[in-house]
Amino acid sequence: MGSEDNNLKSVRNSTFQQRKWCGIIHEYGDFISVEGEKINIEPVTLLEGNTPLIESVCLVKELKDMGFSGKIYFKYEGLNPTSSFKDRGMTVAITRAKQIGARATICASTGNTSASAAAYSARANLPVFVVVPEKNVATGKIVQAVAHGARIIRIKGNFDDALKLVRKISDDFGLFIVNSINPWRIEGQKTAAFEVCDALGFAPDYHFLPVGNAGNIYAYWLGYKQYKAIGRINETPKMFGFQAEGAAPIVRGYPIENPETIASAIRIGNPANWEKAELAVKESDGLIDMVSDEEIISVYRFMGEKEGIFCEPAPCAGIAGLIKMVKNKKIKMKDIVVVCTLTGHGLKDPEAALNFIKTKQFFVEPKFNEIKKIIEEEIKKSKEKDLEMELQRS
Ligand code: AN7
Repeated sequence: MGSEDNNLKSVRNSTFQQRKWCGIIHEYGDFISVEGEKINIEPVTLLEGNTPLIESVCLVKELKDMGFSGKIYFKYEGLNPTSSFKDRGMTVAITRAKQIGARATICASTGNTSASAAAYSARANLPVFVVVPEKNVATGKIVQAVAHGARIIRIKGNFDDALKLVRKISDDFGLFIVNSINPWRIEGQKTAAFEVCDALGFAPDYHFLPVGNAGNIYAYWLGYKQYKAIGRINETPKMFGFQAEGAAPIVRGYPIENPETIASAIRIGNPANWEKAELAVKESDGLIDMVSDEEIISVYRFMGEKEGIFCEPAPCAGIAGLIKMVKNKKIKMKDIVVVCTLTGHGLKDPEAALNFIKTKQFFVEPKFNEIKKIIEEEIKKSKEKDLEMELQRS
């Protein structure tokens, strides 16, 4: 064997000592089943899951001033293969589609489900139809469906209209539906709760999430309950879900015909998993409430500028909910551990960033002095701002 081969071998041995991550079915397949049935074929996987649980440094400081103490973690689901939490459910749903010999897949979507369905269907060599609103779908999500070769059907209507149609079409044509009304999707998504517990060594006290079609909050709850049942955790968290004020059917108690919010992922007026989400908050002694678009935007900017984490607007509803609950002081906020799920990556929705984050671009001649002037002014401004903050705190 030549010395090059030996070098390669030693690199492999030293660098790849860690356990290999093979995706959520490989990792948690024993816990995944629907009506006694299991996944029994080679998974269709892009090695989804194993996402980081990042501790907050800035939000926790801000909330301390309002009476919070403890730790806040972000479960950054934007780091999945298609940059949203949907991949956990999709690996299971598409593997199941293969297992039963489905001829094609279909979904309705506000964007992320379609991106994920497109990627996993491509990998499984299954045709995929995605039915999405003509308007209000973030560009990055459509771009993903394009990249993965999905048949994209745009309707003059919203997500609720799309899902209604897809339910009927999938029945009539025998297509495999991969929305979260498919229990295999939920089975996959609950693995995020397992990962949170595995990372912390216990369950958090509270878990905050955005709520749209309401599958994810229910999926996490199933995951926590299952981990408690097998003795991996002693307590389950309270589940707190947040809708946007203009798209808050569960909070208001009736379907919203024309839901509106800048968080286009959760622009949903009649969630399919409505009762299941209500069950999750009832059983966990949690709550579903709402926040305004202004609150969502404020968190959206804060996350990027202060925590260094870029997520799309929807998950900011969950964090805005945490802030709202710390402010209203109705439940214990001392010595607690909180997890907020960041359901999708910021790059999904470039329009939101350009519209809602103040741009700091300077267009100048390529001259030393022009750039020097900007740097000096900006440093002066940021020093003044720091001083102002210090004065405010003291
Ligand atoms: C980033 O893609 O419904 O309450 O069709 O993309 O489980 O519906 C997306 C939902 C939160 C809400 N955050 O989760 C779809 C879709 C992001 C999302 C939600 C979605 P659910």
